[in-house]
Amino acid sequence: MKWIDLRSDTVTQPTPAMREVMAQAEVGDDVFEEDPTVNRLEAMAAELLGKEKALFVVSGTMANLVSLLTHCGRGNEIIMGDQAHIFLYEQAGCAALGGLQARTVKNQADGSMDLGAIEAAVRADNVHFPRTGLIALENTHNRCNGSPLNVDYVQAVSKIARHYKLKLHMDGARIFNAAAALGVPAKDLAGPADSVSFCLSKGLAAPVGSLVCGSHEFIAQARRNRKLVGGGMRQAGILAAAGIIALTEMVERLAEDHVHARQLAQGIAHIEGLKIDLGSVKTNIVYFEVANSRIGANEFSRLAAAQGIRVMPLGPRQLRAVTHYHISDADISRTLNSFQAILHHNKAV
Ligand code: TLP
Repeated sequence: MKWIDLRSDTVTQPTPAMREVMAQAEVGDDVFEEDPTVNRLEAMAAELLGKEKALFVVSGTMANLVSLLTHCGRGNEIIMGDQAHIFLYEQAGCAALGGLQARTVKNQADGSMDLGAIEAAVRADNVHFPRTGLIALENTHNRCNGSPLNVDYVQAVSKIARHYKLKLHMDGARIFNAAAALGVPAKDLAGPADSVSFCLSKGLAAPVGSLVCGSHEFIAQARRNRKLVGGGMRQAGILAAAGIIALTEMVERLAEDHVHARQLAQGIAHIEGLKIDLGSVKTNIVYFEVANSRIGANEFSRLAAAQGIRVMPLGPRQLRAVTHYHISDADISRTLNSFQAILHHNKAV
């Protein structure tokens, strides 16, 4: 029986085309900036995001860390959402390694932060206060239903950043999902930000890697910070080759994942004992709850796994399912049938 793994789009495996180009990749020492395949990937990424330069890094976590270290100095404060991946899931790397303090602003269900609340969080110039250095956005917003932030909103935040002479970073781990959902080029979403990071290893199915994009000057310093955190790679062209396929062959198809997420959400809405806000599903991430049942999220995911389906429990009742390259129409039907059966056997008494 085939596993249907909906825990994350990070579980995607490299495509046959990726494996082929990886085997044949032309490589060099990337710390000397001599790997032609890495250089090609970085040029493509910069062009796609409308920035001067890009830097290939190991992961989304490293992309964010290097960006924050590059924009800010020790003791600076960073304004970010209270549901931001940087805040929740990155080991407080910016504090541990950069001496940076997170100032959280409440994230709304659509991943945005209220503009007034952002402005109110900017520190005044006072000897008691840390200096605010940066505002960080996340697009799409993982914990906020995979919601895309639109161009108007990003521009509005950028206006605040400019006004207070702050930098704006976008954790665009899934920026191409945002672009597909909104029907705009990714560079329009990236345009107002000083730096943007995005991942090759999620919905785009590459095995490893993320890119940081920004100005010449920013990337030169980010390159030093990548070395600082041990991220200088050598013949990384083998990985970059898969990244080039990710950008040329895998971006267009992301819309299919959104259709599957929608199908899954609609099916879940019809299952008694599961609860979902259908309007919240805009990209490839589906959050739902087990309600009116004898079981909670952990037990639900255990029972689903027993039927070959993996979902991620994220709270006592909340679960996450993420659609991706390996998930088909048939997989969505099988998943819904299994969910239905699990709930049927575990009705509330
Ligand atoms: N997210 C992973 C887990 O860490 C939760 C997932 O399965 O969704 N920014 C965002 C918005 C992310 O969702 C992630 C990964 C990252 C950064 C970090 O990327 P990696 O895992 O490459 O370090």
